[in-house]
Amino acid sequence: MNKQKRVAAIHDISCVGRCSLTVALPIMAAGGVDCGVLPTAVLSTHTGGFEGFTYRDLTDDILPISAHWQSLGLGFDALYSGFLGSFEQIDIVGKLFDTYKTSDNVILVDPVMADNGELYGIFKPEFPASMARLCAKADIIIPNITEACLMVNEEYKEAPYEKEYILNLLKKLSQLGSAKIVLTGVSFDNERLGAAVYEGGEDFTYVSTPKIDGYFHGTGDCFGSALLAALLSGKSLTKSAQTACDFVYESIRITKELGQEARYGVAFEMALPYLMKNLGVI
Ligand code: PXL
Repeated sequence: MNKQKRVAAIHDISCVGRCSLTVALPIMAAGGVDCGVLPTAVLSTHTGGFEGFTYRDLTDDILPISAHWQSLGLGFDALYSGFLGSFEQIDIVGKLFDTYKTSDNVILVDPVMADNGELYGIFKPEFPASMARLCAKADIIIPNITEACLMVNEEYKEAPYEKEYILNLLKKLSQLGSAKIVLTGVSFDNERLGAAVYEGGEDFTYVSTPKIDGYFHGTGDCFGSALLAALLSGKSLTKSAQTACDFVYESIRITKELGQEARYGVAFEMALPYLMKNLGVI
């Protein structure tokens, strides 16, 4: 067995509603990864579907936490950022990347800020431009189509997509500075949904699963966490993206079968054995 990889996951804790750290931790743990956390905010629930949530911004805690880690000489095989708790945190997380980047670790940025053509209401209009600068420091970025369009100033369109539309977005995203891109929410017909994997050049690879109707909360975080666990297990980026798609599909399929409410997130717990088998953990 190989030595475990260590990750710092930089996301909020939404106490109820299965997203961000409450999915990143268990999914990466199931993948055999030692997952440390750096909470960006604490919310009573996530912001997508529950009224009146509480919000504790942890911006002031991030650099002191990191300073302690530095005093211990800690390092990470990957840093994985997602939902950030304030506009100022974008620059602070950029500083963390400068501090912990090495020649052989991975910086994965999910520029969580928008979906379905809309910037989340809690973020200011200048958020996407700043997030684009954070993406420049990443080795891999995993935006959805809405986030991609906001960062490269392209028109948001609904699926199904033309190949040219996706390739244009990928090329523009790569100009932000990140070498590798996994664009999520890509569908070319009404049958399949998946992700476009781009590592430069004139083409991309498409990974997909059958499409399940409906909007399911937290699936982007399930996808990113499974993708990173797969990457750290030694799979290629394309294979990792396929593994992540399959895992999210399985989680949604089970959620539907159980008839559970989508705002509580997906039943990823029931799909963890499937992921673990796929990653060779069991
Ligand atoms: O899954 C993305 C996400 C993470 N954290 C919070 C959110 C959302 C999406 O709405 O509200 C707090």
